[in-house]
Amino acid sequence: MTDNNSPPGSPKVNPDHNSEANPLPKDDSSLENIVRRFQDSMSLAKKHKFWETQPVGQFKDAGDTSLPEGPIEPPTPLSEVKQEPYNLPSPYEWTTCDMDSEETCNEVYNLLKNNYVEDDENMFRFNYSKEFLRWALRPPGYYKSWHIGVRAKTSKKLVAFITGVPARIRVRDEVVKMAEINFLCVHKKLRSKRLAPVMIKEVTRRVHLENIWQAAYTAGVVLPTPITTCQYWHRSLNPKKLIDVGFSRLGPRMTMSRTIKLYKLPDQPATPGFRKMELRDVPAVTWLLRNYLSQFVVSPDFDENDVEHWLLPTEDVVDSYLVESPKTHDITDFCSFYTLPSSILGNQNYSILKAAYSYYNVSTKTPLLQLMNDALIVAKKKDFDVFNALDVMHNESFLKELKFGPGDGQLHYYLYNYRIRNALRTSELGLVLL
Ligand code: MYA
Repeated sequence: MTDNNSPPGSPKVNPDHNSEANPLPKDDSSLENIVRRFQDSMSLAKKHKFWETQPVGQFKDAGDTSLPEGPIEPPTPLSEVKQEPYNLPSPYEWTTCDMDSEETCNEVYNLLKNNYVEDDENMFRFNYSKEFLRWALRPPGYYKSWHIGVRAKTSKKLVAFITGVPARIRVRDEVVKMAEINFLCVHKKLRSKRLAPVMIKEVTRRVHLENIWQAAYTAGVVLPTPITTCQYWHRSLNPKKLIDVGFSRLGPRMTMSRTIKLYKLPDQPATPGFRKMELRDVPAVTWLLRNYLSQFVVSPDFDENDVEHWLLPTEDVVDSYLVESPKTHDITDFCSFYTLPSSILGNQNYSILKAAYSYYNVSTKTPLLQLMNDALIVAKKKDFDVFNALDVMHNESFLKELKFGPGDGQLHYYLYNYRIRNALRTSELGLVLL
Protein backbone atom coordinates (compact mmCIF):
# COMPACT_ATOMS: atom_id res chain seq x y z
CA MET A 1 0.00 0.00 0.00
CA THR A 2 1.10 3.57 -0.56
CA ASP A 3 1.60 6.16 2.13
CA ASN A 4 -2.06 7.10 2.12
CA ASN A 5 -3.12 3.47 2.08
CA SER A 6 -5.68 4.11 -0.60
CA PRO A 7 -6.39 1.51 -3.20
CA PRO A 8 -7.72 2.98 -6.43
CA GLY A 9 -11.33 2.89 -7.40
CA SER A 10 -13.29 4.73 -4.73
CA PRO A 11 -13.62 8.38 -3.90
CA LYS A 12 -11.17 8.31 -1.06
CA VAL A 13 -9.65 6.13 -3.49
CA ASN A 14 -9.77 7.53 -6.89
CA PRO A 15 -9.96 6.35 -10.38
CA ASP A 16 -9.50 2.79 -11.21
CA HIS A 17 -6.77 2.34 -13.74
CA ASN A 18 -7.33 -1.38 -13.89
CA SER A 19 -10.94 -1.62 -14.90
CA GLU A 20 -11.14 -3.02 -18.32
CA ALA A 21 -12.65 -1.03 -21.12
CA ASN A 22 -14.77 -4.09 -21.60
CA PRO A 23 -15.93 -4.46 -18.02
CA LEU A 24 -16.16 -7.92 -16.58
CA PRO A 25 -17.25 -8.79 -13.07
CA LYS A 26 -14.19 -9.21 -10.86
CA ASP A 27 -13.11 -12.76 -10.17
CA ASP A 28 -12.98 -13.22 -6.40
CA SER A 29 -9.99 -15.50 -6.65
CA SER A 30 -7.88 -13.03 -8.67
CA LEU A 31 -4.43 -12.37 -7.24
CA GLU A 32 -5.48 -8.80 -6.59
CA ASN A 33 -8.39 -9.92 -4.41
CA ILE A 34 -6.31 -12.46 -2.56
CA VAL A 35 -3.71 -9.78 -1.83
CA ARG A 36 -6.41 -7.37 -0.66
CA ARG A 37 -8.00 -9.94 1.63
CA PHE A 38 -4.57 -10.70 3.04
CA GLN A 39 -3.86 -7.00 3.63
CA ASP A 40 -7.25 -6.51 5.26
CA SER A 41 -6.68 -9.47 7.57
CA MET A 42 -3.24 -8.04 8.44
CA SER A 43 -4.92 -4.77 9.19
CA LEU A 44 -7.34 -6.52 11.55
CA ALA A 45 -4.39 -7.96 13.43
CA LYS A 46 -2.57 -4.62 13.41
CA LYS A 47 -2.30 -2.46 16.51
CA HIS A 48 -4.06 0.86 16.19
CA LYS A 49 -2.40 2.90 18.90
CA PHE A 50 -4.73 5.81 18.36
CA TRP A 51 -7.95 4.14 17.24
CA GLU A 52 -7.82 1.67 20.13
CA THR A 53 -8.32 4.62 22.50
CA GLN A 54 -11.39 5.96 20.68
CA PRO A 55 -15.11 5.23 21.14
CA VAL A 56 -15.47 3.25 17.92
CA GLY A 57 -16.34 -0.37 17.31
CA GLN A 58 -13.16 -2.34 18.13
CA PHE A 59 -12.12 -5.37 16.06
CA LYS A 60 -12.09 -7.56 19.18
CA ASP A 61 -15.81 -6.87 19.65
CA ALA A 62 -16.82 -7.74 16.09
CA GLY A 63 -19.70 -10.17 16.11
CA ASP A 64 -20.45 -9.68 19.83
CA THR A 65 -24.20 -9.28 19.57
CA SER A 66 -24.57 -8.74 23.31
CA LEU A 67 -23.29 -5.17 22.92
CA PRO A 68 -26.14 -2.68 22.52
CA GLU A 69 -26.65 -0.55 19.43
CA GLY A 70 -26.27 3.20 19.84
CA PRO A 71 -23.81 5.60 21.52
CA ILE A 72 -20.70 3.88 22.90
CA GLU A 73 -20.01 6.66 25.41
CA PRO A 74 -22.58 9.05 26.90
CA PRO A 75 -22.09 12.80 26.31
CA THR A 76 -20.00 14.55 28.96
CA PRO A 77 -21.20 17.85 30.48
CA LEU A 78 -20.10 20.71 28.21
CA SER A 79 -18.21 22.27 31.11
CA GLU A 80 -15.96 19.20 31.11
CA VAL A 81 -15.02 19.51 27.44
CA LYS A 82 -11.44 20.69 27.13
CA GLN A 83 -11.54 24.44 26.48
CA GLU A 84 -8.08 24.85 24.89
CA PRO A 85 -6.88 23.27 21.63
CA TYR A 86 -4.65 20.19 21.76
CA ASN A 87 -0.91 20.79 21.64
CA LEU A 88 0.79 20.61 18.27
CA PRO A 89 4.51 20.00 17.76
CA SER A 90 6.11 23.39 18.46
CA PRO A 91 6.84 24.46 14.83
CA TYR A 92 3.09 24.39 14.06
CA GLU A 93 -0.03 26.30 15.06
CA TRP A 94 -3.77 25.92 14.63
CA THR A 95 -5.72 28.11 12.24
CA THR A 96 -9.42 28.27 11.50
CA CYS A 97 -9.86 28.34 7.74
CA ASP A 98 -12.38 30.94 6.63
CA MET A 99 -13.74 29.46 3.41
CA ASP A 100 -15.40 32.82 2.57
CA SER A 101 -11.94 34.25 2.10
CA GLU A 102 -10.66 33.84 -1.45
CA GLU A 103 -7.09 33.67 -0.16
CA THR A 104 -7.75 30.94 2.44
CA CYS A 105 -9.88 28.97 0.02
CA ASN A 106 -6.96 29.07 -2.43
CA GLU A 107 -4.56 27.79 0.22
CA VAL A 108 -6.87 24.90 1.10
CA TYR A 109 -7.40 24.14 -2.57
CA ASN A 110 -3.65 24.01 -3.20
CA LEU A 111 -2.89 21.89 -0.13
CA LEU A 112 -5.45 19.31 -1.27
CA LYS A 113 -4.54 19.54 -4.94
CA ASN A 114 -0.95 18.62 -4.11
CA ASN A 115 -1.36 16.32 -1.09
CA TYR A 116 -4.81 14.73 -0.94
CA VAL A 117 -5.90 11.23 -1.94
CA GLU A 118 -4.05 9.36 -4.70
CA ASP A 119 -4.54 5.89 -6.10
CA ASP A 120 -2.06 3.16 -5.19
CA GLU A 121 0.04 3.69 -8.28
CA ASN A 122 0.12 7.47 -7.86
CA MET A 123 -1.37 8.08 -11.29
CA PHE A 124 -4.32 10.24 -10.19
CA ARG A 125 -4.98 12.67 -7.34
CA PHE A 126 -8.31 14.21 -6.39
CA ASN A 127 -8.62 17.81 -7.47
CA TYR A 128 -11.66 19.20 -5.62
CA SER A 129 -12.48 22.62 -7.08
CA LYS A 130 -12.73 25.73 -4.90
CA GLU A 131 -16.46 26.03 -5.62
CA PHE A 132 -16.87 22.39 -4.60
CA LEU A 133 -14.99 22.95 -1.34
CA ARG A 134 -17.13 25.99 -0.53
CA TRP A 135 -20.27 23.95 -1.23
CA ALA A 136 -19.10 20.92 0.74
CA LEU A 137 -18.04 22.97 3.75
CA ARG A 138 -20.85 25.50 4.09
CA PRO A 139 -24.13 23.56 4.36
CA PRO A 140 -27.01 24.87 6.51
CA GLY A 141 -25.89 25.44 10.10
CA TYR A 142 -22.17 24.88 9.39
CA TYR A 143 -19.55 25.91 11.94
CA LYS A 144 -16.51 27.87 10.80
CA SER A 145 -14.63 26.48 13.79
CA TRP A 146 -14.87 22.98 12.25
CA HIS A 147 -12.72 23.99 9.25
CA ILE A 148 -9.39 23.37 10.86
CA GLY A 149 -5.95 24.03 9.45
CA VAL A 150 -2.40 23.70 10.71
CA ARG A 151 0.22 26.26 9.68
CA ALA A 152 3.99 26.32 10.00
CA LYS A 153 4.59 29.08 12.61
CA THR A 154 7.41 30.81 10.75
CA SER A 155 6.32 30.65 7.11
CA LYS A 156 2.55 30.55 7.85
CA LYS A 157 2.27 27.90 5.16
CA LEU A 158 -0.85 25.70 5.44
CA VAL A 159 0.41 22.15 6.01
CA ALA A 160 -2.61 20.18 7.24
CA PHE A 161 -6.38 20.28 7.19
CA ILE A 162 -9.46 18.52 8.55
CA THR A 163 -13.12 19.47 8.42
CA GLY A 164 -16.50 18.68 9.88
CA VAL A 165 -19.96 19.72 8.78
CA PRO A 166 -23.14 19.12 10.77
CA ALA A 167 -25.68 16.57 9.57
CA ARG A 168 -28.67 14.69 10.89
CA ILE A 169 -28.12 11.02 10.18
CA ARG A 170 -30.83 8.46 10.73
CA VAL A 171 -29.71 5.07 12.03
CA ARG A 172 -32.72 2.73 11.90
CA ASP A 173 -35.44 4.85 13.58
CA GLU A 174 -33.11 7.16 15.50
CA VAL A 175 -32.14 10.55 14.00
CA VAL A 176 -28.73 11.46 15.39
CA LYS A 177 -26.96 14.82 15.16
CA MET A 178 -23.54 14.10 13.75
CA ALA A 179 -20.49 15.69 12.20
CA GLU A 180 -19.44 14.47 8.77
CA ILE A 181 -15.66 14.48 8.83
CA ASN A 182 -13.77 14.92 5.57
CA PHE A 183 -10.68 16.36 3.86
CA LEU A 184 -8.18 15.07 6.40
CA CYS A 185 -4.88 15.90 4.79
CA VAL A 186 -1.30 16.17 6.00
CA HIS A 187 1.35 17.62 3.68
CA LYS A 188 3.43 14.86 2.09
CA LYS A 189 6.58 16.08 3.86
CA LEU A 190 4.93 15.76 7.30
CA ARG A 191 3.56 12.24 7.02
CA SER A 192 3.95 9.50 9.64
CA LYS A 193 4.61 11.96 12.47
CA ARG A 194 1.31 11.21 14.26
CA LEU A 195 -0.17 14.56 13.28
CA ALA A 196 -3.41 12.94 12.07
CA PRO A 197 -4.47 11.73 15.55
CA VAL A 198 -3.98 15.26 16.95
CA MET A 199 -6.11 16.68 14.17
CA ILE A 200 -8.82 14.11 14.75
CA LYS A 201 -8.80 14.84 18.49
CA GLU A 202 -9.01 18.58 17.84
CA VAL A 203 -11.96 18.28 15.45
CA THR A 204 -13.62 15.96 17.99
CA ARG A 205 -13.16 18.57 20.73
CA ARG A 206 -14.67 21.30 18.57
CA VAL A 207 -17.61 19.07 17.63
CA HIS A 208 -18.16 18.28 21.33
CA LEU A 209 -18.21 22.03 22.09
CA GLU A 210 -21.35 22.19 19.92
CA ASN A 211 -22.88 19.40 21.99
CA ILE A 212 -22.55 16.86 19.19
CA TRP A 213 -21.15 13.43 20.11
CA GLN A 214 -21.29 11.29 16.95
CA ALA A 215 -19.67 11.45 13.52
CA ALA A 216 -19.72 9.75 10.13
CA TYR A 217 -16.74 9.42 7.78
CA THR A 218 -15.33 7.29 5.00
CA ALA A 219 -11.80 6.20 4.21
CA GLY A 220 -9.92 3.98 1.80
CA VAL A 221 -8.03 2.46 4.76
CA VAL A 222 -9.33 -0.20 7.12
CA LEU A 223 -9.72 1.20 10.63
CA PRO A 224 -11.71 -0.08 13.60
CA THR A 225 -14.46 -0.79 12.45
CA PRO A 226 -16.33 -0.24 9.17
CA ILE A 227 -20.14 -0.29 9.30
CA THR A 228 -19.90 -1.42 5.69
CA THR A 229 -17.40 -1.62 2.85
CA CYS A 230 -18.42 -0.43 -0.58
CA GLN A 231 -17.00 -0.83 -4.00
CA TYR A 232 -16.76 1.77 -6.71
CA TRP A 233 -17.95 1.05 -10.26
CA HIS A 234 -16.93 3.07 -13.30
CA ARG A 235 -18.83 3.74 -16.51
CA SER A 236 -16.59 4.94 -19.33
CA LEU A 237 -17.96 7.95 -21.17
CA ASN A 238 -14.75 8.83 -23.01
CA PRO A 239 -13.08 5.41 -23.36
CA LYS A 240 -10.27 6.58 -25.60
CA LYS A 241 -9.02 9.15 -23.09
CA LEU A 242 -9.48 6.71 -20.18
CA ILE A 243 -7.32 4.17 -21.97
CA ASP A 244 -4.76 6.79 -23.06
CA VAL A 245 -4.25 7.98 -19.48
CA GLY A 246 -4.09 4.47 -18.04
CA PHE A 247 -7.40 4.66 -16.16
CA SER A 248 -8.70 1.65 -18.05
CA ARG A 249 -7.33 -0.96 -20.39
CA LEU A 250 -8.54 -2.22 -23.72
CA GLY A 251 -10.47 -5.40 -23.03
CA PRO A 252 -9.31 -8.72 -24.47
CA ARG A 253 -10.21 -9.08 -28.14
CA MET A 254 -11.34 -5.46 -28.24
CA THR A 255 -10.21 -2.75 -30.63
CA MET A 256 -10.42 0.95 -29.85
CA SER A 257 -13.23 1.47 -32.33
CA ARG A 258 -15.29 -1.44 -30.95
CA THR A 259 -14.73 -0.06 -27.46
CA ILE A 260 -15.87 3.43 -28.47
CA LYS A 261 -18.97 1.90 -30.06
CA LEU A 262 -19.67 -0.20 -26.96
CA TYR A 263 -19.85 2.89 -24.74
CA LYS A 264 -21.67 5.17 -27.19
CA LEU A 265 -24.79 6.78 -25.74
CA PRO A 266 -27.81 8.45 -27.35
CA ASP A 267 -27.66 12.24 -27.77
CA GLN A 268 -30.73 12.98 -25.65
CA PRO A 269 -32.31 11.49 -22.52
CA ALA A 270 -35.16 9.09 -23.30
CA THR A 271 -37.60 9.82 -20.48
CA PRO A 272 -40.44 12.25 -21.29
CA GLY A 273 -40.45 15.06 -18.70
CA PHE A 274 -36.75 14.57 -17.79
CA ARG A 275 -35.39 18.03 -16.89
CA LYS A 276 -32.96 19.88 -14.65
CA MET A 277 -34.11 20.45 -11.05
CA GLU A 278 -35.10 24.05 -10.18
CA LEU A 279 -35.65 25.96 -6.92
CA ARG A 280 -39.42 25.47 -7.18
CA ASP A 281 -38.87 21.68 -7.09
CA VAL A 282 -37.30 21.68 -3.61
CA PRO A 283 -40.48 20.65 -1.71
CA ALA A 284 -41.32 17.82 -4.14
CA VAL A 285 -37.75 16.53 -4.26
CA THR A 286 -37.50 16.64 -0.45
CA TRP A 287 -40.66 14.59 -0.17
CA LEU A 288 -39.53 12.09 -2.79
CA LEU A 289 -36.10 11.72 -1.25
CA ARG A 290 -37.27 11.42 2.37
CA ASN A 291 -39.69 8.69 1.39
CA TYR A 292 -37.06 6.85 -0.58
CA LEU A 293 -34.23 7.11 1.97
CA SER A 294 -36.45 5.88 4.82
CA GLN A 295 -36.00 2.27 3.61
CA PHE A 296 -32.23 2.21 4.30
CA VAL A 297 -30.64 1.45 7.66
CA VAL A 298 -28.39 4.53 7.61
CA SER A 299 -29.23 7.67 5.64
CA PRO A 300 -29.25 11.45 5.97
CA ASP A 301 -32.42 13.05 7.34
CA PHE A 302 -32.77 15.80 4.72
CA ASP A 303 -35.17 18.73 5.15
CA GLU A 304 -35.96 21.34 2.48
CA ASN A 305 -32.97 23.51 3.46
CA ASP A 306 -30.63 20.55 3.10
CA VAL A 307 -32.11 19.60 -0.26
CA GLU A 308 -31.76 23.16 -1.52
CA HIS A 309 -28.13 23.18 -0.47
CA TRP A 310 -27.05 19.66 -1.41
CA LEU A 311 -29.16 18.99 -4.48
CA LEU A 312 -30.11 22.19 -6.25
CA PRO A 313 -27.83 22.27 -9.30
CA THR A 314 -24.63 24.28 -8.84
CA GLU A 315 -22.49 24.67 -11.95
CA ASP A 316 -19.49 22.32 -11.98
CA VAL A 317 -20.35 21.08 -8.48
CA VAL A 318 -23.63 19.18 -8.41
CA ASP A 319 -26.14 18.28 -11.13
CA SER A 320 -29.69 17.14 -10.46
CA TYR A 321 -32.40 16.06 -12.84
CA LEU A 322 -35.93 14.93 -12.27
CA VAL A 323 -38.87 13.53 -14.14
CA GLU A 324 -41.98 15.70 -14.20
CA SER A 325 -44.94 13.70 -15.44
CA PRO A 326 -46.09 15.40 -18.67
CA LYS A 327 -49.67 14.53 -17.71
CA THR A 328 -49.98 15.19 -13.97
CA HIS A 329 -46.89 17.40 -13.50
CA ASP A 330 -46.03 15.27 -10.49
CA ILE A 331 -42.30 14.89 -9.77
CA THR A 332 -41.87 11.12 -9.92
CA ASP A 333 -38.13 10.44 -10.21
CA PHE A 334 -34.84 12.10 -9.42
CA CYS A 335 -31.14 11.60 -10.11
CA SER A 336 -28.01 13.54 -9.22
CA PHE A 337 -24.24 13.45 -9.48
CA TYR A 338 -21.39 15.62 -8.24
CA THR A 339 -18.30 16.81 -10.09
CA LEU A 340 -14.92 15.70 -8.78
CA PRO A 341 -12.03 15.90 -11.21
CA SER A 342 -8.71 14.21 -10.62
CA SER A 343 -5.29 15.46 -11.67
CA ILE A 344 -3.60 13.03 -14.00
CA LEU A 345 -0.03 12.79 -12.77
CA GLY A 346 2.74 12.70 -15.34
CA ASN A 347 0.80 12.29 -18.57
CA GLN A 348 2.04 14.21 -21.61
CA ASN A 349 -1.36 14.72 -23.20
CA TYR A 350 -3.85 15.16 -20.41
CA SER A 351 -3.79 16.82 -17.00
CA ILE A 352 -7.39 16.45 -15.77
CA LEU A 353 -9.80 13.54 -15.62
CA LYS A 354 -13.36 14.81 -15.43
CA ALA A 355 -15.38 12.44 -13.23
CA ALA A 356 -19.06 12.50 -12.23
CA TYR A 357 -20.00 10.69 -9.00
CA SER A 358 -23.49 9.27 -8.56
CA TYR A 359 -25.13 11.00 -5.57
CA TYR A 360 -28.79 10.41 -4.66
CA ASN A 361 -31.22 8.78 -7.10
CA VAL A 362 -34.91 8.00 -6.61
CA SER A 363 -37.14 6.10 -8.96
CA THR A 364 -40.88 5.66 -8.44
CA LYS A 365 -42.28 5.63 -12.00
CA THR A 366 -39.27 5.58 -14.34
CA PRO A 367 -37.25 2.35 -14.05
CA LEU A 368 -33.97 3.12 -12.24
CA LEU A 369 -32.05 1.63 -15.18
CA GLN A 370 -33.63 4.09 -17.62
CA LEU A 371 -33.21 7.02 -15.21
CA MET A 372 -29.52 6.27 -14.76
CA ASN A 373 -29.03 5.82 -18.48
CA ASP A 374 -30.44 9.33 -18.87
CA ALA A 375 -28.00 10.51 -16.17
CA LEU A 376 -25.14 8.99 -18.20
CA ILE A 377 -26.41 10.77 -21.32
CA VAL A 378 -26.44 14.20 -19.66
CA ALA A 379 -23.06 13.54 -18.03
CA LYS A 380 -21.59 12.64 -21.42
CA LYS A 381 -23.07 15.82 -22.94
CA LYS A 382 -21.38 17.78 -20.14
CA ASP A 383 -18.09 16.28 -21.24
CA PHE A 384 -17.39 14.02 -18.26
CA ASP A 385 -14.88 11.26 -19.01
CA VAL A 386 -16.24 8.75 -16.52
CA PHE A 387 -19.31 8.22 -14.32
CA ASN A 388 -18.60 6.57 -10.96
CA ALA A 389 -21.08 4.94 -8.61
CA LEU A 390 -20.86 3.02 -5.34
CA ASP A 391 -22.75 -0.22 -4.84
CA VAL A 392 -24.99 1.52 -2.24
CA MET A 393 -28.80 1.81 -2.17
CA HIS A 394 -30.29 0.18 -5.30
CA ASN A 395 -27.29 0.88 -7.50
CA GLU A 396 -26.48 -2.80 -7.99
CA SER A 397 -29.64 -3.11 -10.06
CA PHE A 398 -28.20 -1.03 -12.91
CA LEU A 399 -24.40 -1.22 -12.70
CA LYS A 400 -23.72 -4.25 -14.86
CA GLU A 401 -26.46 -3.59 -17.34
CA LEU A 402 -25.35 0.00 -17.92
CA LYS A 403 -21.76 -1.20 -18.56
CA PHE A 404 -20.15 -0.03 -15.35
CA GLY A 405 -17.03 -2.03 -14.54
CA PRO A 406 -16.00 -2.82 -10.95
CA GLY A 407 -13.14 -0.76 -9.53
CA ASP A 408 -10.39 -2.35 -7.52
CA GLY A 409 -10.60 -0.03 -4.53
CA GLN A 410 -12.86 -0.16 -1.53
CA LEU A 411 -14.47 2.58 0.46
CA HIS A 412 -15.08 1.90 4.13
CA TYR A 413 -17.85 3.73 6.00
CA TYR A 414 -17.49 4.52 9.71
CA LEU A 415 -19.48 5.95 12.59
CA TYR A 416 -17.74 7.52 15.59
CA ASN A 417 -19.23 6.83 19.02
CA TYR A 418 -22.14 4.84 17.63
CA ARG A 419 -22.25 1.06 17.59
CA ILE A 420 -24.08 -0.92 14.95
CA ARG A 421 -24.52 -4.55 15.98
CA ASN A 422 -23.77 -6.15 12.62
CA ALA A 423 -22.09 -4.74 9.55
CA LEU A 424 -24.58 -3.57 6.93
CA ARG A 425 -24.96 -4.85 3.41
CA THR A 426 -23.97 -2.06 1.01
CA SER A 427 -27.55 -2.02 -0.29
CA GLU A 428 -28.71 -1.13 3.24
CA LEU A 429 -26.67 2.06 3.18
CA GLY A 430 -28.42 5.24 2.02
CA LEU A 431 -25.57 7.69 2.62
CA VAL A 432 -23.12 9.21 0.12
CA LEU A 433 -20.30 11.32 1.53
CA LEU A 434 -18.23 13.60 -0.71
S1 MYA B 1 -10.36 10.14 4.50
C1 MYA B 1 -9.12 10.91 3.50
C2 MYA B 1 -7.80 10.85 4.19
N1 MYA B 1 -6.81 11.61 3.47
C3 MYA B 1 -5.91 11.09 2.63
O1 MYA B 1 -5.87 9.90 2.40
C4 MYA B 1 -4.99 12.11 1.96
C5 MYA B 1 -3.57 11.61 1.84
N2 MYA B 1 -3.05 11.16 3.12
C6 MYA B 1 -2.75 11.99 4.14
O2 MYA B 1 -2.89 13.21 4.08
C7 MYA B 1 -2.23 11.32 5.41
O3 MYA B 1 -1.74 10.04 5.08
C8 MYA B 1 -3.32 11.19 6.51
C9 MYA B 1 -2.75 10.42 7.70
C10 MYA B 1 -3.72 12.60 6.99
C11 MYA B 1 -4.56 10.46 6.02
N3 MYA B 1 -8.78 8.30 8.67
O4 MYA B 1 -0.29 11.31 11.26
P1 MYA B 1 -0.06 9.86 11.10
C12 MYA B 1 -4.60 6.90 11.28
C13 MYA B 1 -8.61 8.11 10.00
O5 MYA B 1 1.29 9.36 11.52
P2 MYA B 1 -0.22 10.21 8.25
C14 MYA B 1 -11.02 11.45 5.41
O6 MYA B 1 -10.78 12.59 5.16
C15 MYA B 1 -3.74 5.66 11.26
O7 MYA B 1 -4.56 4.51 11.29
N4 MYA B 1 -7.45 7.75 10.54
O8 MYA B 1 -0.39 9.37 9.62
C16 MYA B 1 -11.92 11.08 6.60
C17 MYA B 1 -2.92 5.86 12.50
O9 MYA B 1 -3.69 5.57 13.66
P3 MYA B 1 -3.51 4.13 14.40
C18 MYA B 1 -6.40 7.57 9.72
O10 MYA B 1 -0.17 9.24 7.15
C19 MYA B 1 -11.14 11.27 7.86
C20 MYA B 1 -2.67 7.36 12.50
O11 MYA B 1 -3.72 7.94 11.70
C21 MYA B 1 -6.50 7.76 8.35
O12 MYA B 1 0.88 11.21 8.35
C22 MYA B 1 -11.83 10.74 9.08
C23 MYA B 1 -1.34 7.72 11.87
O13 MYA B 1 -1.19 9.09 11.95
C24 MYA B 1 -7.76 8.12 7.83
N5 MYA B 1 -7.95 8.31 6.53
O14 MYA B 1 -1.60 11.01 8.14
C25 MYA B 1 -11.01 10.97 10.33
N6 MYA B 1 -5.30 7.52 7.78
O15 MYA B 1 -2.10 4.07 14.87
C26 MYA B 1 -11.64 10.34 11.56
C27 MYA B 1 -4.48 7.19 8.78
O16 MYA B 1 -4.53 4.09 15.49
C28 MYA B 1 -12.78 11.16 12.08
N7 MYA B 1 -5.12 7.21 9.95
O17 MYA B 1 -3.78 3.10 13.33
C29 MYA B 1 -13.31 10.59 13.37
C30 MYA B 1 -14.49 11.39 13.94
C31 MYA B 1 -14.04 12.69 14.56
C32 MYA B 1 -15.18 13.56 15.04
C33 MYA B 1 -15.93 12.99 16.21
C34 MYA B 1 -17.03 13.93 16.70
C35 MYA B 1 -17.85 13.39 17.79
